[in-house]
Amino acid sequence: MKAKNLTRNILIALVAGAVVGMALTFAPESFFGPLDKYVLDPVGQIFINLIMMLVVPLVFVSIVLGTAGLGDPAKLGKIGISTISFFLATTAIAITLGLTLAYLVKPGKAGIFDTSNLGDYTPSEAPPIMETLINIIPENPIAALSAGEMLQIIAFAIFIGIALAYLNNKTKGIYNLFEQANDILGWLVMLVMRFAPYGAFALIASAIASAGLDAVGSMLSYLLTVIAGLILHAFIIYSLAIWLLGRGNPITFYKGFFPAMTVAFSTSSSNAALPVSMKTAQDTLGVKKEISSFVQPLGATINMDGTAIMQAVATVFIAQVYNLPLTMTELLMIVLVATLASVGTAGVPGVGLIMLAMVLNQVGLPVEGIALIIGIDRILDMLRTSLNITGDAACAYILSEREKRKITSK
Ligand code: DAS
Repeated sequence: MKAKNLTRNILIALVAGAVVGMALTFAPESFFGPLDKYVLDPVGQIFINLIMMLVVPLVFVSIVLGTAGLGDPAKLGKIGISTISFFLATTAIAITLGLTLAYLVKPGKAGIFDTSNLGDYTPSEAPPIMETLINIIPENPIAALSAGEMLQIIAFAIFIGIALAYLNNKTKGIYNLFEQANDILGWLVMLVMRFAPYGAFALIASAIASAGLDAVGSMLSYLLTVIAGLILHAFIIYSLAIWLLGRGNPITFYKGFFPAMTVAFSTSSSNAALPVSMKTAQDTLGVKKEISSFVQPLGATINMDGTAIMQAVATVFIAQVYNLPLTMTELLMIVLVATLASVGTAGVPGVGLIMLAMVLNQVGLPVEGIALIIGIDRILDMLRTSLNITGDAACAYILSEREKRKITSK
């Protein structure tokens, strides 16, 4: 199926799902309950499982090939440093943008929240930052692969790729094996994507129906502040980077990458969207395969600008609701912790909320404030995940365009 038709079908499915989801908010629980339990949830979960099934093998194989494909380890070092610098810079900008908007809009002052009856939200433990960074090197790579420990899988794949680059002709057979595995996974991605419209419909209908219109209504100011941050970051920061650093046309970039953004939107998972976002970057945007295969899987795990924006706005929002002013030091702490916190977690649905608990903890804000925003987080998760993968693709596109210009200028 052509990417254009796929996008059209997914968009139609998303709009239809949103309409059905809103209609279902008026349906009695006795009707919506079984429909969600026996139809929407299973269809949505099957779709996510189908693509999550491909993620670990795809990340491993593509980073091995991407690293080996970069060939000269010095070039790998250069691409690696440029990639990490781009990721950290755009994430820090995203958080600053989120903090600024939250101070301007003051979403926490929009409504009078009765914070006394907030249930105590017990977040699942987020990994301490130092531990995350040390544990990037896997003690047991096979265990890492089976547990889906994305950072450890990436680290192991980079080591294999460097070895293949050094051993070159001696390991040609193994390199070809990885290339064939990559072709198989690419074919499976397209097969699974035929199911995307059905999965997208079920996921958005279920998300809107369970959030309920009243929840959305009462959190509108918070929702709109985050959405404003996502839009500004996408159409100002990334567009400027593509235009100034990559000398590309942002409109061409967004038109070409849009199919992958719709998949990230409907799955709320950077990992699940990775197969399509890499294929779209390579086939439609012409990103060099070895750069896409290195930058995008790495970014899906360690670069989440959309999540960082949500965390910045949510932190200020919760501080405002509880009338706890944040000092400049605390604000800088938010920038640092939210930037680092996004390194250690995989791109799966809802991970931003876990990281938010870590950020709130670090600045001494009441973590139960998360209960105020949890109701509509699924919808925001869809939007911020689309931005998360766009930042990865923008980085890959810029590095690829600069690489191409260097080759032509020689
Ligand atoms: N859903 C996460 C992702 O896949 C983002 C988040 O939870 O904030 O990128």
